[in-house]
Amino acid sequence: MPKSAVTVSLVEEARGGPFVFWDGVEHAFETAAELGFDAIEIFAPGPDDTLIPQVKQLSAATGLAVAAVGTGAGMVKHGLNLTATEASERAKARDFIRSMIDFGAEFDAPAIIGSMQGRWGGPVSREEALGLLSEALNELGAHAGGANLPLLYEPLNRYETNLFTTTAAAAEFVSQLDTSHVKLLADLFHMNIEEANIAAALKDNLTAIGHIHFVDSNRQATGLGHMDYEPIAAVLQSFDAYLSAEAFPLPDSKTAAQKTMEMFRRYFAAS
Ligand code: LER
Ligand code: MN
Repeated sequence: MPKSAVTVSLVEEARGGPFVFWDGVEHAFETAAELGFDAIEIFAPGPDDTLIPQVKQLSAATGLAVAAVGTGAGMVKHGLNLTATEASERAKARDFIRSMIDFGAEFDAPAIIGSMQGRWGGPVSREEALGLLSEALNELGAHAGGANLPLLYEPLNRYETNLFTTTAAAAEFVSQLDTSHVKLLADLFHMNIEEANIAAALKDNLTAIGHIHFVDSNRQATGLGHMDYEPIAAVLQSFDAYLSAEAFPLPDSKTAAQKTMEMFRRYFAAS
């Protein structure tokens, strides 16, 4: 049975992005607890030491877990990615992600590699970029495994990466890594653009998937677009990890969170 989560962004530079809550961790934990979520997914500016005790205290007070932590601030704040042309930039990207894996480990939460994967092009061929991505995932996956956590790798739609855009191709790539600690993050918004059949792609690769971004076709909260959730939910009944709302705060944060919870309960009611 899946568990429910909802995102909060603490990154000012990401304003306008697809995160439900924007008004700090206290507001996110309290509103999510009120609505019945199991966990919060945190998009933080970095491995902020002052955030650690605050999040631990809020988690203990509300009973909500931390579902995952994003690493995209490495891209939006520092312009870093794992397949950059310069070796020194790639090293900084890895250092940033390693520090975010350690930050997440404070809350037993895996880190997500989404936009930090970068893209191939210019002087970096596709083959070279995949070699760099594979090296980075091996090293960072082993680091996450050391904390008994997976590392979540997210295929993105074609406008955001040219490395892996489909679940099957990403699953095949991850299965060839030396580490077994890298799991896929399947984002329904990206899948709606790239997959021929979302439910079939989830079903065929379910054992490789460790986290889902639960969102509608237009990147609004579930129920506010035209996604057909019936077949998706049928596949996900046995999914034992988080469905996390990574969606625009439309028409406002609380309504987006409420809509998500309504759909989560409709399809995944405890029986
Ligand atoms: C980016 O589009 C995305 O879906 C995020 O989860 C990546 O960090
Ligand atoms: Mn996503």
